[in-house]
Amino acid sequence: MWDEKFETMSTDQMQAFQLAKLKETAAWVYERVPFYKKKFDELGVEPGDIKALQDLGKLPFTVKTDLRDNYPFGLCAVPMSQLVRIHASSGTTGKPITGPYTAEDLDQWTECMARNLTAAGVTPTDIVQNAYGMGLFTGGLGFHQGASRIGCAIVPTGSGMTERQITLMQDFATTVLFSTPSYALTIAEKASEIGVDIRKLPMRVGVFGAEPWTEEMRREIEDRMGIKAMEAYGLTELMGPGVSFSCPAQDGYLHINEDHVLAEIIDPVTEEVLPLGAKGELVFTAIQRRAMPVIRYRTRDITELKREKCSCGRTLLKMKKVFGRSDDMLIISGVNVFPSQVESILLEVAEVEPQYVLIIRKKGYLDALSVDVEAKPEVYDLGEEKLHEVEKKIEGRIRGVIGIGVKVRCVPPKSIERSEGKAKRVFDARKL
Ligand code: DLL
Repeated sequence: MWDEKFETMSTDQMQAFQLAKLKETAAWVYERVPFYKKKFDELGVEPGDIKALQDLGKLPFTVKTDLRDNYPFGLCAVPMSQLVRIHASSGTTGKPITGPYTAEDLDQWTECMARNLTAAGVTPTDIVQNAYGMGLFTGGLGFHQGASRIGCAIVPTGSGMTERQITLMQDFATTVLFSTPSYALTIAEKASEIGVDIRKLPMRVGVFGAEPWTEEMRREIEDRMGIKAMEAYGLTELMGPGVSFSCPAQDGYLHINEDHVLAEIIDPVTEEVLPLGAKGELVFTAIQRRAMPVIRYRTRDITELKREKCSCGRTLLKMKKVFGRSDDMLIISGVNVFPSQVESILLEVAEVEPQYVLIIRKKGYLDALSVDVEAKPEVYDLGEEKLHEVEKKIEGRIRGVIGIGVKVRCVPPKSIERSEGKAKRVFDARKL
């Protein structure tokens, strides 16, 4: 473990620590950020009203549009002179979101990443190839800092130039890969295309994140690359990667760095706080940051929380692997569907590749979903009849497991665009 004191702290001690930090942070933003003062005042709540952790529920939520409306530094709680780094997430529409850090914020983020990487099994003797996007995206530098603190030899390739990634893996005898899961697949596929057996390289661990991926996808990557696939979760608004991380238990849960962020699960419609174990929207409060701590930030990520002493020895609160984002949730014939549910099914079908896109179309007054998935080359070569049989098989499984009718199309090998960062797998043709 990187920081045994916090990673194995008793719940009582942790909660006492969290309460002290929450009080400090509430006062910090109330006194320094007019946006929060106004929001607190509107609800008639003051930082002094926080007497127990449960009082967190009295504080206002913050949503993505609040960050956009206050772009770039409206929610900053320190003068610009105290900032040492500013990241930003590109955002698909409109203005980006800024992630400013003080020197202390940056140091804490680095510590969170060092915990994450240590739990993944990364050590000072590793040669790590960092294929996350380098730059404004928090992935590249976040992983870089964590690995630096551990003392690894870092190869900062950034994402892209996939053939060169493979050459460097061979030449430098890389032992650890950092990338999105979808880019890991792209690398594995390219390796086999150019005749490199990636399973035989010295690489033994990958630390993947930044996009939803299922347990089935995790096993697929482990299998194709001959490595252990570990996970990082996080978002620009909180710090970047390092908010939560997988551990050797590999039980489909991630430990939350809860001495830095308080997690809640809410019903996304009623905003009611749900008990441990209930599935809903993840809400985070940053309790140690100083440049731009967010209060009750609605992530739109859907998961559930669990508190238990893990077999890895950590006591840190656990969150289940993210099911998906509420924005990506599809409502097909009245049934809520996450792309990850379709992914789980596709990955169990031997005739297709883990390369797919979901397309939502309008069918009369209703929405219809179609799934394009690449057939394996040897299956594609068998011709239309075989492809039709595979399509029907997948449609049947989706109907059986998710309960919706979809149209599945087996498309030619390599016809779906490969990802070098966050994969785009859902296309909304209703808006065309
Ligand atoms: O993606 C930070 C990050 C970089 C995390 C590298 C892990 C590794 P953003 O670009 O702000 O930050 O996107 C944040 O990505 O709200 C989730 O919807 C999604 N996401 C991040 N990690 C995971 C994960 C980075 N492990 C948004 N599983 C989040 C599922 C994830 N979704």
